[in-house]
Amino acid sequence: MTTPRHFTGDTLVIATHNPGKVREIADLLRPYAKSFKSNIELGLPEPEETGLTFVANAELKALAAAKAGHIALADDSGLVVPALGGDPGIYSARWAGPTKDFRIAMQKVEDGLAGKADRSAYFVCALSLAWPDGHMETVEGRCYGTLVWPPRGEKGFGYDPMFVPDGHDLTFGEMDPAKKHEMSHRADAFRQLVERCFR
Ligand code: ITT
Repeated sequence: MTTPRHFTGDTLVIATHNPGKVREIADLLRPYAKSFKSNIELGLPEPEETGLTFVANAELKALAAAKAGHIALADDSGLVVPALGGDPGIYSARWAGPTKDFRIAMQKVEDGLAGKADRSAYFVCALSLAWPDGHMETVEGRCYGTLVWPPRGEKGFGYDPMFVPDGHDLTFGEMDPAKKHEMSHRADAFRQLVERCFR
């Protein structure tokens, strides 16, 4: 196995257009970079997500931002529902439609689950750190739970209001963000990435 490459820069570009992710990623990596910039501030375009896996899409987004000359971190994540054959999966953002309305996406999930006993689900987060020379370090994290209806809480984003992590009663939407950060799929992926590239 080759030795992982370490992050040595001052500024880390968070290669996303999702303000919820910018907030969570900056919170999780605050000790390891002096400053953060996102695709939104840098005016970088949103690449088309043509990959067929979370890892492929994270790598494609990180590489697109790194090609602009920065060390860039991208997250590709989503909700996997086994009773829906793995949907919405890598299409989690697209289920919310062009207006990015997650009430619509959550309703689609709930409609699909009608009459089904299995309401288990898990979030996946693939993280890819890419350098301008094309080198990449990629990890994947998960968080298992159950889907509830109606949605509850306004603290998170995306599908958080219908997801109760295993061993808890509150949805991610009701939970304090710091608490979500202790157990989320993103936290799991970050623990692995910090171990590989930021220590
Ligand atoms: P970028 O591609 O610009 O990063 P995006 O929102 O399109 O932003 P994805 O393609 O990775 O990101 O889509 C992931 C979707 O999965 C995201 O929009 C959320 O709805 C959902 N998701 C991911 N992590 C989540 C979390 O922690 N809580 C709730 N929903 C989450």
